Amino acid sequence: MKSDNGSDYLFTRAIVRPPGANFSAGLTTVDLGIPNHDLALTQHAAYCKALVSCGLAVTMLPVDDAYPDSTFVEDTAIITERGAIITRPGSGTRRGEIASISSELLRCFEKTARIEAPGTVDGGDVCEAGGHFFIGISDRTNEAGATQLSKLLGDLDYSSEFVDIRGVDGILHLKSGLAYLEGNKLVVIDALADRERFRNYEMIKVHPPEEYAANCVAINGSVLIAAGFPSLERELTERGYHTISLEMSEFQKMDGGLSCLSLRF
Ligand code: CIR
Repeated sequence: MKSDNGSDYLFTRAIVRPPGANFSAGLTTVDLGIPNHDLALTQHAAYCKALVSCGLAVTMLPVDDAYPDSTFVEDTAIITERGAIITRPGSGTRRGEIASISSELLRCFEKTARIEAPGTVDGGDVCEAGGHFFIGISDRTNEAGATQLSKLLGDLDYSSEFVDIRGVDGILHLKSGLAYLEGNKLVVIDALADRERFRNYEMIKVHPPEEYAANCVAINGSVLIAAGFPSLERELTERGYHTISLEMSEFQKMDGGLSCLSLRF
């Protein structure tokens, strides 16, 4: 079985796109300095190598200089075991990114569904937890988009619910503060940990100042984790996870985390 986001399933493929030379012209809300393009390319290459080491065939899309944020491919689609949905990114500057992703996904899926205006959805707001989807309502994903997505997921026989993250400081997307790991576990930042809807999961809490590390990615029995966050890494290792630690400094400067850099299915 295959599915995005839950390592209860076997992933076989990933789609990525390297950062372009104008990567630093993308959107950011953090003040961590200007990313170094060469270093970003090195970090991206290590990321791709990690995906391959997890058993994935990696499709590398060409750099798209028209869209400085286009390396964050996760935001352009929701891929499930039962079908793919092309999003309508919340930022107007990113909307054109979906054209090339749609073409690529039509090579893999007979057809794809779409989020339509006035709905907006960023894939970073969509967290699958073992066949159930948490959909973040954020500054990027609006209620119209979340409602459309929920209906489309329902058509594929998936359940979903909304998580309003507007007003939660320091996270751009739901998955900036939440990840699903195999066996009903959630990695979650303190600011989201007391939400009622997460009560039935075993929670691995990420405390300040390690919030950035919550955006980890479970793939086929391994967990990709950002380097430099020893508490979470130790906790995952103690729980028996095989972790792969990756330098992410240049992507963090542009509000990007590990999950954003690929579509996995
Ligand atoms: C943006 O603001 O859209 C990009 N600079 C970062 C997107 C990160 N994507 C993600 O968390 N899924």
